Amino acid sequence: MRKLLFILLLLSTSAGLRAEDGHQLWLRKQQAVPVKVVSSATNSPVVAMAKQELQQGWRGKAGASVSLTLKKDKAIKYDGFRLIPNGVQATTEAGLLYGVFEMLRRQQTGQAVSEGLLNPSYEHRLLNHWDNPDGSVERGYAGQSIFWRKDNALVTTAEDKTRWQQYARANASVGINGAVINNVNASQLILTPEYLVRVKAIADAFRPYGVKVYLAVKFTSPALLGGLKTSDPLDPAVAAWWQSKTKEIYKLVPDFGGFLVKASSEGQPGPQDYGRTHADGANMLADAVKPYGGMVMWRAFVYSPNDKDRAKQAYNEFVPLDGKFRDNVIIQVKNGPVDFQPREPFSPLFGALKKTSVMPEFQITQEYLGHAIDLVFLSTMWEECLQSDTYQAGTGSTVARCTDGSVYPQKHTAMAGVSNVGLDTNWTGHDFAQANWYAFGRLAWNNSLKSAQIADEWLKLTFYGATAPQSAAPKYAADWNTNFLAPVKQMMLDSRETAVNYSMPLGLHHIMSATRGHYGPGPWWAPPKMRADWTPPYYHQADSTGVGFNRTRTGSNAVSQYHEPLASQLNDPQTCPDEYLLWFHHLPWDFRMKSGHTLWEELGYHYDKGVQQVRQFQKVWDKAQPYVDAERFAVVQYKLRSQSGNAVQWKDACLLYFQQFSHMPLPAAIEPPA
Ligand code: GCW
Repeated sequence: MRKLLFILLLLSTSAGLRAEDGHQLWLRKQQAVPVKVVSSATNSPVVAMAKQELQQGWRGKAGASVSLTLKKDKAIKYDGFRLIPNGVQATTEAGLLYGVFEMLRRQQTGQAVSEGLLNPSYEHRLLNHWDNPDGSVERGYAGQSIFWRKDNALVTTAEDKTRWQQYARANASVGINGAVINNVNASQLILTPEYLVRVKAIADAFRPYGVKVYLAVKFTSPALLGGLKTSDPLDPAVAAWWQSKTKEIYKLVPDFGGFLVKASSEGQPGPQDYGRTHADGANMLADAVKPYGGMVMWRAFVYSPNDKDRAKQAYNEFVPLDGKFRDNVIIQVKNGPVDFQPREPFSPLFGALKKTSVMPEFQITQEYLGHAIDLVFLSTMWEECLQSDTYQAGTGSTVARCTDGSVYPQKHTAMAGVSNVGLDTNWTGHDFAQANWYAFGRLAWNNSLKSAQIADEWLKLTFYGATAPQSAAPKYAADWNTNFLAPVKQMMLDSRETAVNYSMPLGLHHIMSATRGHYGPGPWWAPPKMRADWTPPYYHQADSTGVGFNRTRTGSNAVSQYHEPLASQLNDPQTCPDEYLLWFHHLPWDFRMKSGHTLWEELGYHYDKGVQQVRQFQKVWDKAQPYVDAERFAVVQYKLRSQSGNAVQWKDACLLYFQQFSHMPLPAAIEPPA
């Protein structure tokens, strides 16, 4: 009997139960104290969820009550809320739910649940899933799709529903209120009646959490599905097809959010195939969803093989169309002008489109940042972009303010993040990649939040007390703060710069391996006949005279797409920040850096520093062992070891590769100046 008990105990503390630690994300089960919830709102599914969350999570005084009140209040924007003494006030049901999650977050992270008004920065806070109908996920590193699969594709099981609900709950807990549930490289299949039934099932599962469903659509759907001769946006039959398809969707999903479109980009069809503009295409779709309050998010990720500088194309195509879009169209712009690289300057479209709604698109999935192997906290990268000053309407016209309605009177505001979620038990592949999902939601809610606060919250919610039932003891709290929270938070905050150091420092970009799915180095990759703009040498331009892409006034002149004084600052290598130096300049190997190093030495220093930093992360994590359950500790430790190897590969490969052009010896001691 004893033996049996022992085995049971072992089982319950090993794999099965432990995997659940990761599965719960930042929403771990709480020992709640019963609370009385008083609500003036009718008991809709969303309000019911808000009550349930309180009842499951609140740890107040026994017998206390919390009020949830729907009330007119002009100061409350969108689905924002007010925390009032022992309660939440909002103008929408979703606002009540977000208020409850805020109260719980504050309580669980040891902050005061004080009064205050909390409005979201953006009206729409969306995840974009690059999930294909066959269940694969483009650039996904956390298993297959949670929405689609190959076999039994259209049967909705109880397990599906539970997963969709858990996913929606996680989104709601950080304020995410929409999801595009299929890839922007869209299949027309998604609009067939069979698939729309599943779309409805997903929308039904999301609804109680205030999360709306959106679809990415293929521009040639009218021809492919409707048998039309063309998909020309100005053809009345095409417009009529979209109208009737939209009607069919809204019948199934009355709160459907709208369409996301990748058109005339990377081989996707679009209006330009018919001699029409992005505005013609977007407006036609916008008119179809308008009667139902729907939106069209039209991506600005466009470039073509003929372009001498890919970084310039989106600006060139979209700026002339400023003001020509319907008011329910938002132009969705990637943070940088090329493609989610470890570091890019902000896209010059931010702030330049003044009469058109613009939304930032960030990539949560780590396509160019180490997949689900490398530990990279992306919040600092997004914060850097959001806080960049575009100067487009004077000093202080940050990307954040140019997109959230503070600078231009945008009709709609939004932010999108390319999701890193898949079927893996821990949802995101790397346990620390959960922090990127969390951070995206928090920044979409409040675009001036600091990454340090976000990391702090996430670590407390995810790990506090994970191995200590006595976590309420003051001694545990003090030890945890010093030995776990402080060093692990610092590791997170340093991790993005570390990845930049060991992969693409000083403004280098797009020099990753093409053959390993963009993991690891590949600056040499340029097979004959390959499109030049898909090969790294197009971007680093290394030769015996130096390295870097000349985007100054003597080069491609991409600098001129930025507003003064930035344009001139970037144009001059003496004033261009080191971080962007080789993005904008082709410089000799012995160029003298601000540090006193030559450019060649500085490159060596950064690559080496990145390697040292990852080694330091390994030490930090080893010391974190007492505070983390065995499974997550071991997996993260193992992944850090791989990351360390990856960093060494990057350093060795890039320095050896570039050395054939620099002809300079490796710096004797790769040390920063004293
Ligand atoms: O980053 C690139 C990716 C493609 C992706 C494309 C895009 C969905 O390599 O996989 O396609 O961007 O954003 O459209």
